Amino acid sequence: MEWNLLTLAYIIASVTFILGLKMLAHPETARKGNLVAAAGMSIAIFATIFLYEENGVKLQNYVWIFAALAIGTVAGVWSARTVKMTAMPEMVSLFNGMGGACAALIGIIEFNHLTHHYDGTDINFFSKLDGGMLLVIMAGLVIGSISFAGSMIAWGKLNGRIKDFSFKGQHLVNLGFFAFILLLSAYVIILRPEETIFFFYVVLFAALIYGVFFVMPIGGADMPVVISLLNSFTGVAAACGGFLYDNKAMLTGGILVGAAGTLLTILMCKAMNRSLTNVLIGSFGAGAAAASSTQQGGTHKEISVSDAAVCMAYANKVMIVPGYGLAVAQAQHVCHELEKILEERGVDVQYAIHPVAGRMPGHMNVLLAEADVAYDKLQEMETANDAFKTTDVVLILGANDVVNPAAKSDPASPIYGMPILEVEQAKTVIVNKRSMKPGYAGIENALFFQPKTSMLFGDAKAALQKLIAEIKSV
Ligand code: TAP
Repeated sequence: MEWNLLTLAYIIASVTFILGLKMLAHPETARKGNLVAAAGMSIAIFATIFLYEENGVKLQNYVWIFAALAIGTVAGVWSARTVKMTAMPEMVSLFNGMGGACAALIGIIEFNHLTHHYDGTDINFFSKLDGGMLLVIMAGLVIGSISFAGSMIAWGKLNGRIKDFSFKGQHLVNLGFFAFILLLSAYVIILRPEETIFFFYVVLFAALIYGVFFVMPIGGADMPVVISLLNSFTGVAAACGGFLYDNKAMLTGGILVGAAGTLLTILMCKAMNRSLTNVLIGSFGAGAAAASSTQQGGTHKEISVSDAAVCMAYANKVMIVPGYGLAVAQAQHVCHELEKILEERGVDVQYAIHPVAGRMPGHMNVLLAEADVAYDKLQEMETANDAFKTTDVVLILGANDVVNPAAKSDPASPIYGMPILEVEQAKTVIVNKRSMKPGYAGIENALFFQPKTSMLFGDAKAALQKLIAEIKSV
């Protein structure tokens, strides 16, 4: 009876994961989708704690389980409540890394279960182990460890604590390292030698080191792809745990995260116009960035708040391009206010959304949804690029790389080939940022020196507040 209840709980959990994921696809339902999936996960967790039994014996170690649950819950709620919006991408990376670490720990614990009877006397002990089980354990261990170590490096890179690092021939070293991990794992799984326990831990440490080496050289604008790839790794590693325990909810959850991460990786590659191989062994990196960051230069012109206000108040069509700086300034609500004031004056206001604007996939959509900006006002890159031709004023708010024309015109640029928002097709371009400093890719932006571009310096929130006050008085 209880086993059936447990199966039912897992089916309910699996259905909520699928429904939740579907609801996450739209900003209007995303919040509910998150809650639905979280409720399903709670059902799966508590059903396992209270209903799971092996050979008629239920779980015993409730103190450990509830102590870990309490610590995890307090840490999770506290970090989710206190995290700044701009630090969200780092937190996503950190959480993803924790998922990978869990999968790797499951691998270690289950390997210990398999081998703890070994006392060194039975030379055939390892050859009697179940190869299939060992395969799933090793897969979860390797993928989980790479995901954990890689996500920690990505976390450090996103918060600026870790700088890109690469050396000549690193990709070859990485490939060699990866081949070593695969071969040693295959040796352990297939031949199961006497040194199996030792080799298991060698594979663990090699996978951790590989995770670090794998993400260290990837920099510049390629981070979105790596983050989604690591996300899919964690999903696959969790699915290995589902196989191991024959746990349908864990398997479904893992497969869904793995598939969603893979799809996102493909979308991010498409957005950057790069193949995955190119990202992993290509040259978007510090070297190229340094080479082209010193070229260009020129003179830029500034615009006063009142001139910018007049420009926008009398326009027919205004396109707002949000970027990372809008999130830094937390100016999404003021931005929505500007949109409403302009619309009241009969100006058509739309937003142009670049797929990698900000620091995480969908960053700008989440930010603007938080301020209740209508979803149909957000134009995807292709649509926006068509619309710029008929746009009077483009207002760029804290965006830089995603509007950098070097991506189209400068083969030496580290972002060359990345599709961009072609704002220069509009009649007037107003750029709001605090200085002439570069964006994430560390390169200068020729757009800022073009005749139709004017710079409106200052923090986005303060600049928008002044702009709104001016427009009201025009
Ligand atoms: P960025 O190129 O990073 O430019 C942001 C600009 O915002 C900066 O130049 C900065 O200039 C300005 N800024 C910062 N704080 C501001 C504030 N308070 N008020 C006004 N402006 C402010 O941003 P983007 O155009 O959104 O491009 C995103 C970049 O991040 C791409 O290179 C992308 O590949 C990378 N990336 C994206 C992701 C994902 S998944 N979206 C993940 C990792 C990396 P000042 O300092 O002069 O103000």
